[in-house]
Amino acid sequence: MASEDKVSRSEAETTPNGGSSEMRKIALVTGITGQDGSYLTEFLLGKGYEVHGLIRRSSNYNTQRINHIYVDPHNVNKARMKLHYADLSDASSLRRWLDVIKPDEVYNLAAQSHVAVSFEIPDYTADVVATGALRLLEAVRSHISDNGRNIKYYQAGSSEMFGSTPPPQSETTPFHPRSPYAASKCAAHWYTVNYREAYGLYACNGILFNHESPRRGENFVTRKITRALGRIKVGLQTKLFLGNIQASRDWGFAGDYVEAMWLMLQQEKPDDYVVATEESHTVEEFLEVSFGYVGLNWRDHVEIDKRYFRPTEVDNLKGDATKAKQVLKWTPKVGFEQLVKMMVDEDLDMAKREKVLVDAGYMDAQQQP
Ligand code: NDP
Ligand code: GDR
Repeated sequence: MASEDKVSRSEAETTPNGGSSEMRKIALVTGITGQDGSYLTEFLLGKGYEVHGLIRRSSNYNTQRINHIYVDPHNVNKARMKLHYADLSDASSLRRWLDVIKPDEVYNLAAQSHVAVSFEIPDYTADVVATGALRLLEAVRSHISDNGRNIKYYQAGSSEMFGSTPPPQSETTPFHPRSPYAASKCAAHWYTVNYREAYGLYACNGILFNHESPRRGENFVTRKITRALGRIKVGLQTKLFLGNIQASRDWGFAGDYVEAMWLMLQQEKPDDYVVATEESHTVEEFLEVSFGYVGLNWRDHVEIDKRYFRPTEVDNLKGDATKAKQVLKWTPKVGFEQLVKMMVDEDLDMAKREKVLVDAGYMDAQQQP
């Protein structure tokens, strides 16, 4: 189904506050088409929420990660996820949808989220990641002030904000950002704190360490590896070019982390929380485990390409999630090896399907779907 068919300017207007389901909680999610947006939406639907997602216009369909949970809005009893066009660079669209949807909770997940790309498009990154968060906070504040109703706000903060400050990193660790993306996330963090202090907004910063899944964007290192590994295993490619494989990250499973976002908004008081597994592994270790799992040696396939090195790197991230464990009672369920295997299994399946198409002459080996 065409993406435009899923997006309506008026559907929320015809079912304000969920139509027949007055008691249902309503969430507004920016970045719903991204990795976290898709898991969070599944999670909230499972809790009985009505979920409204803001999606931006693109020349290609960008709803692949949520197609499986989409229900045609004409099916008013079943359609609990609704999509609307908006953009974090367009303040008027944010305020308008808040007024129409009247959410109980707002999750700001939208971002130009690629660290290396933020060096290429720093101005745009700052506009969406930093000023975009400010636009949304201001829209929430003014909506509350005009309508006298409460909204809880979640800001997607990042371990990248710690940058060069050595691990373990907790809520009290100083930020030292190392990219335009990270500096912009710091600004969004402090905007959120300021709106909480200045206006009494229920606003939380989740400082999430890297989290991955089979839905991870294909140009982040974990997915880049598992995607290439699947194709190498079935004979569709031979080489994988990577940058700094000595960088170390605290990698968790995205499906676990969205629960922590929700938990932050269910507390008595708003606060900021680190969410992490408290284990760190280098990219090289990720290569060892993933290639080893399918009986390959990564050294036979990986080449280092300077193009993927960043002007400034974040060498070592490892979170201290004590506060989230104690206050939110949150713990990660999926460990490092399980995560790697989950991603490899899915990408091996995808590569096998590609191979069938290539062998039948329907797809070029170089062409990825
Ligand atoms: P993704 O890159 O997968 O998704 C980003 C989302 O933001 C997409 O839905 C994208 O839309 C949307 N978006 C981008 N620009 C705009 C814009 N101008 N207006 C509206 N929407 C826009 O990120 P993740 O799901 O991985 O991450 C979610 C959030 O959490 C991001 O803010 C990220 O920076 C942050 N974060 C992520 C971590 C991780 O490890 N995944 C760790 C810590 C923080 P489209 O689909 O059209 O591109
Ligand atoms: P990161 O994730 O920058 O931590 O940001 P990414 O997977 O891009 O990089 C992790 C580490 O791997 C190194 N690396 C490579 N990275 C990419 N993308 N491609 C390569 O070829 C490659 N080779 C080595 C990187 O240099 C880096 O050290 C992610 C994003 O989701 C952010 O939005 C989020 O805020 C942080 O995680 C926490």
